[in-house]
Amino acid sequence: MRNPSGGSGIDVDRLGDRLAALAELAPVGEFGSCRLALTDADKAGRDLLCRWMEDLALEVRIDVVGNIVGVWTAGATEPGLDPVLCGSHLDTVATGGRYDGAYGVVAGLEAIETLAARGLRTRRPLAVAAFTNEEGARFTPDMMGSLVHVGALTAEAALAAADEDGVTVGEELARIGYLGVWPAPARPPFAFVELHIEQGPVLEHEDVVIGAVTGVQGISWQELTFVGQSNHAGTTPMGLRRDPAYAMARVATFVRELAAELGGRQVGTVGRVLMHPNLVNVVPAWATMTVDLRNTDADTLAEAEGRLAVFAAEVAEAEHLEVSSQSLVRFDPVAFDPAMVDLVEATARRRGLSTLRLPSGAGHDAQMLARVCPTAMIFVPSHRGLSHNPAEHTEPAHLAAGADVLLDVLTDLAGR
Ligand code: HGY
Ligand code: MN
Ligand code: MN
Repeated sequence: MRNPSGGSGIDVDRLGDRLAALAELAPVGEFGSCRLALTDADKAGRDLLCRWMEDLALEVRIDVVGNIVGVWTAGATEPGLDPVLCGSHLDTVATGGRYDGAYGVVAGLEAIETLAARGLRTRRPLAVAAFTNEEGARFTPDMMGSLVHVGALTAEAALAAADEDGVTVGEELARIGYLGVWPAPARPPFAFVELHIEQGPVLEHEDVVIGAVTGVQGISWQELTFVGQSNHAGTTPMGLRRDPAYAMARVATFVRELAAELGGRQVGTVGRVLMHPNLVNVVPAWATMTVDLRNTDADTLAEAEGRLAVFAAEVAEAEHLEVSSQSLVRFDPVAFDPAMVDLVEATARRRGLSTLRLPSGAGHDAQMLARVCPTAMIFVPSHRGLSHNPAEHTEPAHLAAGADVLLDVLTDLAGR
């Protein structure tokens, strides 16, 4: 299909075929995929990416935490200059769609393949990255690979991170053959551009094709644990219970009410709950719950965290429970370089595409790269705002438009 965004753009069928090939390595439902970080499915995706990179004669670099960077040195007239980096991640949540992460990586390959096919070169090298464990669904923190890449997390700390079975990142990287030797932190690229699906409803609702992302909201992940007294469900009077499930339920309701009260862009999610012994006729001994709080405003996010801590302590005291909390992830809001946001917006408009400026509700590797170089994100619409869901969908015309804008932005930056 000729590129519907006009102009001689990328090959959207080839891009779609690669996204399908990745999703079908570990399908979930008709369109989704489960490639949890460092599993065999993630390895299969990594292997496929490396093969595509080698086919494009990119120099493939695997670093000490398994970040994959393919550098198109042959495409540069001045190959010694710092590259313009694009990319995203290949790992997914357990019920992932086929676009989250993979789209930004495959579109980066598409940009290089399109330029190479036309015999075009750029002053600076172009490079494409697939960062390790962006999702944080198996190992925390999320955005782990890009954090190490920019020097905000040591490789040692990342390699020691363990999943709920006690298996470490280092053990899994060695097992799947992606414990690389390229050092971290890496030398910062000249600039970084991440193309990604919006994963929310705004662009579709506003009937806009390209999002010029202004930044990423702050993220707070914590795990609360309530310890009570396991007892018989039938013989224990209600007034004598020390029931951690009750506290967990009260906190889950509080998270929803707090987000509503704070309003604005405040969101709160209880995504994972564990209880022990988790049996129908036993008052639980303990309950753990994760709480994901996010806001574009740093002060309001801190207020939400403080209010949650007070409420959890009050509920625990009233129910005679012990309560503890562990911070899993904490990132302040990030604002992207205004000149880079302007570049995305102007480039999309030059292609006659509608644009809108908006912050990202989801976390992204770009929020880490923004610490070391001028960084931009390009969004395309998510149908019905769905993501982290196998039904995640983006129209081919929008996939093509986003990849064309990426191609143009990369070409512009690589000429500087
Ligand atoms: O949680 C996030 O926002 C990202 O998908 N890791
Ligand atoms: Mn993502
Ligand atoms: Mn995601």
